[in-house]
Amino acid sequence: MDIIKKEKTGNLQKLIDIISQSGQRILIQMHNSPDPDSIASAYGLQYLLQNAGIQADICYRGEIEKYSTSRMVELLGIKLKNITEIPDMTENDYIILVDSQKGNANITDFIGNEIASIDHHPTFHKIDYLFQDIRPDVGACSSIIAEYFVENDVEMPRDVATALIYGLKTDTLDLSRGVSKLDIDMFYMLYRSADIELLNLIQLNQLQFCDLMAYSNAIKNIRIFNNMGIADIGADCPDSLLGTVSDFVMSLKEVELSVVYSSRKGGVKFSVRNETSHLDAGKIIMTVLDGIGSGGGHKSMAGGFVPQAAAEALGTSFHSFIENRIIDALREY
Ligand SMILES: [Mn+2]
Repeated sequence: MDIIKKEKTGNLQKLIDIISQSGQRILIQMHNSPDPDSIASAYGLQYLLQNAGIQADICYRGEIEKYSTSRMVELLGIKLKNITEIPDMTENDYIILVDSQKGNANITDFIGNEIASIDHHPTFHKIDYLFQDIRPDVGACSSIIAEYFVENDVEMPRDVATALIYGLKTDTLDLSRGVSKLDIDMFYMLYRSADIELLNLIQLNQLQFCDLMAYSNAIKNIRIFNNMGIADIGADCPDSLLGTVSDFVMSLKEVELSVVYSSRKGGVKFSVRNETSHLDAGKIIMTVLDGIGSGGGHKSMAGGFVPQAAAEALGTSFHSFIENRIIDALREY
């Protein structure tokens, strides 16, 4: 671990100084419908702050959609507050964003003051935070938080290590997607402190019966062109499942770029996965949805959204429109 150990005045101390001098209430906000990586990051950060004498609540908006994610929260005893449980939030409260950045489509702008962001996504809206640690080349936000423990010589409790390793595993698809050296180093460190039996218990049930409809739609509707697979997986598929079904399409031998989408109230949501070295999922979906919606993300995983009005304007030609746009975009590469 000596290689990755840095001096004690790492990034974390800067954040601690800023918030302890402020005297404000501290909230750690995850993106809406939080996934394991955002929950683990928030949980780890909460412990680090507590270790420095700072109390912070973890908050979010939306639902915890996947069964395995709610199992993680339950088995590790992580305390999360839905925004409906914080009716007294004020504009003076300090918000630290984890696994997300202000202005992104997947996070609600709460009334509190977003003073910090710790994230691994690309930046779309440049914000002047008091503190920021944004590293798009890192596979999981959990790895950044884990590094804070190492840099600051904070002993990591077993539950925190278990949460962080699960967050790291899910965001990097078991170290097979968008992995950086930091992720590998942190995985190695976390593996020795985590409760592997508990981790296996969390991972045991990845699917619920009601999820099967989305899979069945993907199987029924998938169309494959060269190495690209595209599927409409039906209405109202939860965001978290959308990504999982995109991973499923990607697991086909024939597919190296997967695009799945689901319509819901308000518009159509997209999930994109890429395993080729020459394509970029974020850039592709941004190009494909240009003019009718928005999209972006990492080279290996990205998302997009088309508002209802734009989707309705296309009507029954929506699918062929998207398909053609993707084929055009791929031709450009
Ligand atoms: Mn993440």
